[in-house]
Parts: sequence; structure tokens; C-alpha cells
Amino acid sequence: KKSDPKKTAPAPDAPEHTRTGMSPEILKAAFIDNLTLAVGRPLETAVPEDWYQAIALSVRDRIMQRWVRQFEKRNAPDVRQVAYLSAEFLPGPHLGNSLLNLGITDNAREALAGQDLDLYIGLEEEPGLGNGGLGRLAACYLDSLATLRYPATGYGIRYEFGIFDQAIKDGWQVETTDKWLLPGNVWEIKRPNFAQVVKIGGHTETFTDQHGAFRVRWIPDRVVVGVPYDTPIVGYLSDSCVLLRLWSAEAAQSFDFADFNRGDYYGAVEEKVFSENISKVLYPNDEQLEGKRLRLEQQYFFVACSIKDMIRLCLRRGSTLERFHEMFCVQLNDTHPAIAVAELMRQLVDKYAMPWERAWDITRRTFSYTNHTLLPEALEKWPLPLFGSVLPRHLEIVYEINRRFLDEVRTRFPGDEDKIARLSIIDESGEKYVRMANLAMVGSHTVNGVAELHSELVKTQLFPDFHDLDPKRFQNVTNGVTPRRFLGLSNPGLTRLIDGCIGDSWLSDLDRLRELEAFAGDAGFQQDWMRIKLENKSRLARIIRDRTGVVVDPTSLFDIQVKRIHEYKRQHLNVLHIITLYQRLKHDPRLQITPRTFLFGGKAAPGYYMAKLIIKLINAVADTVNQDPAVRDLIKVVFLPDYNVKHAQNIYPAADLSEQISTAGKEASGTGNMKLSLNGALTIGTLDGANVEIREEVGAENFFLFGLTCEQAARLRADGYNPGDYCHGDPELRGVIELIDSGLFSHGDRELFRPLTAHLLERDDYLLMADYRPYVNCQQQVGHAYRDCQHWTRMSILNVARMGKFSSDRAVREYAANIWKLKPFTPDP
Ligand code: GL2
Repeated sequence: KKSDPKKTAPAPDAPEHTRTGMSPEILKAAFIDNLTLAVGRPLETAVPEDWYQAIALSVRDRIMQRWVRQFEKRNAPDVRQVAYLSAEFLPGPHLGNSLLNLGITDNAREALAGQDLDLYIGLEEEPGLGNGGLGRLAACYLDSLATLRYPATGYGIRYEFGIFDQAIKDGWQVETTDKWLLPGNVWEIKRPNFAQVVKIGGHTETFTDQHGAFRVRWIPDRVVVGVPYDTPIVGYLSDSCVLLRLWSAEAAQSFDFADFNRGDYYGAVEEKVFSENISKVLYPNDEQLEGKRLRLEQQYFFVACSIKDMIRLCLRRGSTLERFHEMFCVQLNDTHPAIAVAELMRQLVDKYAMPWERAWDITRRTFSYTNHTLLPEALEKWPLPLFGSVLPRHLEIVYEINRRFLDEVRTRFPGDEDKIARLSIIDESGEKYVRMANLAMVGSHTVNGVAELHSELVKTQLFPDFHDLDPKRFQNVTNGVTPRRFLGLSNPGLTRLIDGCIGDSWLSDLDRLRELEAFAGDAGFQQDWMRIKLENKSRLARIIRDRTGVVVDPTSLFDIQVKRIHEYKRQHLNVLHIITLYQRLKHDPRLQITPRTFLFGGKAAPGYYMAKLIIKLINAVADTVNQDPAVRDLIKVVFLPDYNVKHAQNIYPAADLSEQISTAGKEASGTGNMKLSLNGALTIGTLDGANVEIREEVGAENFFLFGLTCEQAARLRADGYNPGDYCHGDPELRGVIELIDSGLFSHGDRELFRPLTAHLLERDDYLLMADYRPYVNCQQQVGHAYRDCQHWTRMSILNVARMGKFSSDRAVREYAANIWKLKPFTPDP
């Protein structure tokens, strides 16, 4: 293949160091050098895993060059940095994306003359250090921060085991540990010299220092060491990198010789095992708090390491801590790192003897907080005794922050004790809790929601009292996704078509996709567009066949719902529609409907019974429907196991229809909705999260809207919602529920799905019964629309053309300008 000079290498006028070392010849030499010197394999016996390592190391070398060259700039005294604190990062495999961002994919292919680069890229295990959207968002933001040349560090936890691997056995989800580090991780660099010691448990003591000042000292039960592992993330066609710094827990002393000499070998390593537990495994709950001691220890562990690391950097750069907030702004990705507020106070007051007021001012100027959910079950709160036993000093600090804060509130709202109780960081309504959202609110200068609707609800429903107190603190930053990974890398066919049409600058300037509008009605362009979609669908069809054995027709409508399994996301509403079609086909053997492939993917939290039952239901319906000759192959249902970033990259490009059907008011934003639309899928969705803005951008006529609005949902609930009425008033819906209850999908077992159907008929917290008929009718419109190929393709093109707003570049620029007050590096002359 001949490489396209425009895309394979930086322009001839690019800075010298971005041009060197990138030609096919030099890359080839680098691959072979690394194969020999780092992997230690002779060319003749190298297996694909060896080649993957050698290529990855060569790519990392080139990223490190950029990282080192930036060193001085990054550490200049006037440079302000953002620290993105997140308990989750879900970057996806690095190799393919790094090649793309360096602009050397084609050169690497050429260097490998005849070998299969894609095979090697496919061998990489992905770091599954997140649950879903929140962790993936953090990764998209790192890509944009690097691309836009902002000085930034992502701080998190190097979980030894990431999100579990999902298999499906007999229709049920089965979890296995994700041993992502087993083959080694060439992207990270261990930095033992920057290790930090973290205290846990114990008690506090007071003392008077040499100046006669009253001070507090924390005597811990135990200490662990946090060792950072750095992964540099390179920007797209830029000479800039950001760092992902993940902390791994190690024992302070991995071997106790005293115990050993006493003959207690196991006792000697106990401490090691205990300490390393902290970064052992990611909690697999998505939007559900897990009130476990270890989880609090994890949160504190990475936050304490990160704050200390920033203090170290601040001091090393010759600054005093008085200027900490000028050197660092810290974004709290949800409340998981909110303990940072108390930790920075502890450092400044206890360790550096700063007066409380001064320390508090610095703290408030440092932090900002992103809220990612309105679900009450996701709002973190820690039982007071637990919190106090893990973090005794922080509890005192939280009390003091709270006392001062509530005194202020009292002067503004005298006598309003209810308001004070709601604003308090301590929940005292029953058993006492520390409310992490309140701590994050009080300790931050800005709080933002992640889509316009969500940000409104944050003000009016979640924190109305805080909003009364200080409305200026509330902002919105609608989420975005990186077009590099989710279009450039995942959908090379469409990328080439767009490049050929409007040039290739759109990957770093997504608004330029607008220029595609002019081609939306062009017959030739439409043909190409449809051809590429069909190719992508055929590829996915092969993957489906290989992984599940189900044969699907690539020309059928690919109707896709991929995301975590959660009742509020309503995968089971989708299933009710499938059963509706099934029932119609059974009743009328000659019925013509648009052939569809329903594809599901997503993990359920291992302890979330209903979500697991929904997976079982999907698979049970799939088994029945896919086998039944009466269906005449008009519908196929597939559950693709182990949905992760890697699989997502194969799925988005093949989607015709994107299911975004959460109950209005429940999905904060969604980001899969953006990735699917960016790949030319049309959305069927409710007015929830970022769907609202997607519809605004692409035009109502190019979006399939149904369902209750958030206000209507609230009113319905307030007026006394009775789901049974909807079911009994709609014979088709009743038939669907009866079919599930009949045992047809469960080998005659009438009880298996009863918890699900009973919940729908009796409580239906997520209003499926109310939204069923509008959804089914809307799906009928989708089916009709799909038959008009030209019109559908036009809508698909317009969806892509109008997705510019949803680039993570736009979102990161907004954070930088409105919240962080951060400037990018200026490019090298
Ligand atoms: C989430 C929201 O549910 C989701 O709507 C949003 O797009 C992402 C990113 O802002 O955050 N909140 C959350 O806890 N998870 C999410 O995906 N896991």
C-alpha cells in the first residue's frame, strides 16, 4: 500500500523532532532493534506477541521523546497545570491510537512490509480500569488535553484487576478476573523514586509546637506506599503529551525480618498482602455506592498520593504552597476523589502549619467538582464510624469545615434548621453519614453537570440549597468524545471517505464535519456512504458469528444498545419491543417487517440482581426468536459478551440505530449516544441527558424521539402512577408480559422472570409501561424510514455532519476557559 503523505507524517514545516524517527525505514530499524534488545527474540523465531511488544516499545520511545522535550516548558514557574483526579480511567488499547495520533500508522504498515499490523494491534489487552461512561470520559479528556497542548496529569489507581471479564453461560452473566497485567504492560513506566507514604486508621493527638501553637498529629495504625506508574498519552498530530499517573499500593516494608526470625514466615509477608489489597481490584458497581472500607481506603490512597505529588512538584518548581492553587487546579471526577478537599487542608494546616483561613482559601481555589449522576443510590456517603476509623484526622477536619460553613449559612438563613440539615456535610437524619457530594460542593469553586438538562437538574433537584446559596458556582459542560479513537481509529473506511470529501483537518476540528452537509443529497456520496456502512456491518457480522455462533444478515437494520446494564437505561424496554415484533410475526405468518438485528452489549454489576436477570432475559428471548422458523430470520437477537472499549470500536461503525432510551431525567449525559451518531447511526431516544442536545444539533427530523419528558415523568409519579393500568389498557403489551410469564422463553419455568414482570406491573420505577406504546410506535416509524435507503442515508450523513459539538476537544476547551483558567503551551517556533 502506498502511504498518503498528508496523513502519515507531520508536515515538512513541523518542528524537527516530530519529523525524525517516523519514516518507514527508521521505524523498521526501531522495530527490529526493540525486538532484539528489549524483547530478546531473534527475528526468525519471533511470534506475534513479540512483534506487538517491539512495535509498542518503538511507539512509546517516540512518545517519550515528546514528553522529555516538553519537560522545561511544563515545569516553567508560570505554567498552571490541571490534575484530573479520577478513580476510573478506561483508555482502551494504546497501540492503534498512538500510531494514529503520531500520524505513523501507514508508515508502520510499510515498515512491516507484508506483516499484519492489525493482528498485532488486536493482541493488546486493554486496561479496564473503569466501569463505563465516567471512566471513558476521563480517557477522552486526556486525549483532548494532549491534542490541545494543555499541561495536564490524570491521577488514578493502577488496579491489578480491572473490570471483570464477562462470559455468558446458559444465558447468565459469569464474571472472571481481568488479568490485564499478566502479559506485561509496555506503556507504563514505574517511578519508585516518586513513591509516597500513606497513613491509614489510628488516632490523633494534640501537641504544642516550638512556637507555642496548638497542632494535631495523626498516629496511624498502618502505612502503605503508593508507587506511581506513568503512561504518557500523546496528542493527535501534536508534539504534546499528558501523563496518566496511576498509583499502585505496596507494603512499606515487604518483609518483616523480626517475624521471619521468629519462624513466622507467613506473618512476615502478611503486611505485604494486606497493603497490596488496596489497589488490587476495581469495584464493579456502576452508579451504585459500595459502602466498603476498602473502597474508602482506595479513594483516600490515590488522592493522598496525588496531592502529595502535586505538593512535591509545586515545591520543586521553587514555589511556596501559598501559590498551590496557581500551580494546580484539581478536577474532581465525581465524588470518588472528594476526600482530596480534607486531605489538602490536612497537608496545609497540619504538615505545613498554615493558618486555617489561608489554607481554606487555597483549597477552595484549587478544586472544582463534576457531578455525573442524579441517581440517589449513586450518591456517596460514608457511615461516620467507618469514616472515622479509616481517616480519624479527616473526620475532625470535615467537622471543622462543616462548622464554619454552617455558621455562614445560619447568618444568611437564620432559623432555617431544615435547610441547615440539608446542607450539612454530615447527614444526621438517622444513622450518621459523611456526604461526599456536600464535601465536594463546599470545597470547590465550581460544580458542573455533564449535559444541559443534567446541569439544570443538578441546580433544581440535587443541590437546590447550595444553588440558593451561590448560584454563580454552577456551570454546565456538556460531555464530549474523542473523534480520534471513535471515528479515526474505529472507522477507517468512513474516515477515508470524509477525508476525500472535505480534507483531513476535521479530526482535530470536528465542527468542520458541517462541510459534509453539502454532500448529504449527492447520489454518489450516498452510495459510498452505504457501501462503507455495509462493510462495517459485514465485519461485525463475522465477529458476531465467531463469538456467539449466531448468523446475522448484514443488510438488516442493525439496532444497537450497548452500555452498562441498568434498569434506568431500560434494556428491557428494548426487549419488550422485540417480543412485540415476535408476537406479531407469530400471529400473522405473512407479515412483512423490516429485517432487524438487535444487538446488546454491556456488563451488570455482579451484585445487581435485576440487571443480571435482564441479561438472562435478552439471551432467553434470543434463543427462542433466533430458532423459530415463524420468524423467517426477520429478527435476530444477539448479546455480545464482554462489552469493552475494544469491542465498542467494532460495534459503533456498524450501527444503523442507536438505542438511547433511558427514563427521562435519569441519564446524566450518555456518551455512547455521541459515538454512535458520530458513526452515522440514527438515534431512537428520549429527551434525556445529551440526547436533548444531539437532537437539537442534528435536527428533530433526523432523530426518532419518543416518550415522557422529565417533567411529565415527575408529574405522572406525583399524580400516582399505576403501571398496571397501562398494561391492562393495551392488549399487545399485556400479551407481551403474558408471553414472558408463560415460560415460553424459560423452558416452561413461569417463575424465572417473575421478579421482572412483577416489578413492571406493580412498581415500574422507570416507567416502562408508560413509555411502551410511544416506543413501539416510534420503532415502527424507524422500520418504515429504513426502507427508504436514500432518505435514511441522507439522515445518517447529516447526523455525522452535525456532531461537531460533541468532540471532547470542545468540552476540554470549555473546562480550560471557564473552570480551570488554563492556557495551552505555545507551539515550538
Ligand atoms: C455517568 C453517567 O451515568 C453518564 O450519563 C455520563 O455520560 C457519564 C460521564 O459523565 O457519567 N455517571 C456515572 O457514574 N457513570 C456514568 O457513566 N458510570
